[in-house]
Amino acid sequence: MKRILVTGALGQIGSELVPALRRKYGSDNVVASDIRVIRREQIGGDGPFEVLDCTHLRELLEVVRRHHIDTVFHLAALLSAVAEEKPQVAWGVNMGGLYRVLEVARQTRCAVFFPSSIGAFGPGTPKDLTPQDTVQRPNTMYGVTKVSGELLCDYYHQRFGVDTRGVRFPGLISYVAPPGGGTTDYAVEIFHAAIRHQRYTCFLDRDTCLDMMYMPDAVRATVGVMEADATKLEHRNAFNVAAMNFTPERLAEEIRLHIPGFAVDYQVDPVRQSIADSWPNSLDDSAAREEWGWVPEYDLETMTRDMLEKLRAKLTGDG
Ligand code: VAH
Repeated sequence: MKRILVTGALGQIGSELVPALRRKYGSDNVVASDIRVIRREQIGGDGPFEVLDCTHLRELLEVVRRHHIDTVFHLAALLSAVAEEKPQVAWGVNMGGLYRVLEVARQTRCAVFFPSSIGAFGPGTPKDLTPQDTVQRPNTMYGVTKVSGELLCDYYHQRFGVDTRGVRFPGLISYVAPPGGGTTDYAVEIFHAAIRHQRYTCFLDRDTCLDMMYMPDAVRATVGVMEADATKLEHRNAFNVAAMNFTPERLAEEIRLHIPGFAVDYQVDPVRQSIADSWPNSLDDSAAREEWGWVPEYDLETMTRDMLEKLRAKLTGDG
């Protein structure tokens, strides 16, 4: 049975990945960790939790050894908008944390999951159906850490045999965790605002088309790539995975089918608009489909319906 450590477990992905991993592998086999202290209910049910700063090698090694970890889902990182406010901190956390996770994995023979992002692409990347292998010259610190992370994971696999794997996530939408400083987080905030106020002020332009994915699909992609037959993987550390793409205006239209009269106005944040404009409109995810059977289950219509139902229940205390 796998013995798993999840870093950044209280973040947007971790808040849904930890409960899913515990259902699949058993609670006692999944150690959640975060630099923040938690309230137990934040990560769904019982199971081991460690307060852990991934940039501290000795701490990390001690937790991995004490819990006999064989697989690390390394989620701890600063997201794009926050990383642009604090680029030096972002480099230290995003690259310093990943480097130490890979060093511990090398010493203890752990497998490592690394979440890359469409942020690993830049203004010179083909924007429509962005290929699996293409130009990657991001102009944000977040993107620099994601491209560097992809390359570092490739290196640790080729040079030291570490079983590193990862995907390039689009913007992720979840009703479980609050928005956490990402450029795509308008697509989370808008649901909270629609339910609470029936109106939303969007920080991206109405026509900004971005690739997006509902968190249940992101969790399936995370588990799927780590369970794939290694002999079939050509692209280990940065599979494009896609599900849907839309603009804020199109998302508002879909929400309006459920909340008539829902109003959106636009006050563009130039920093986050500039970041979004440097990212693809859509991804070619054929490599993930061919090499490990990736298929999304949610599209804009089904995601919107499920998000509104689950978030309403959560906000009214029925969920
Ligand atoms: C961000 N949600 O906005 C993240 C993601 C593709 C975007 O990496 O920073």
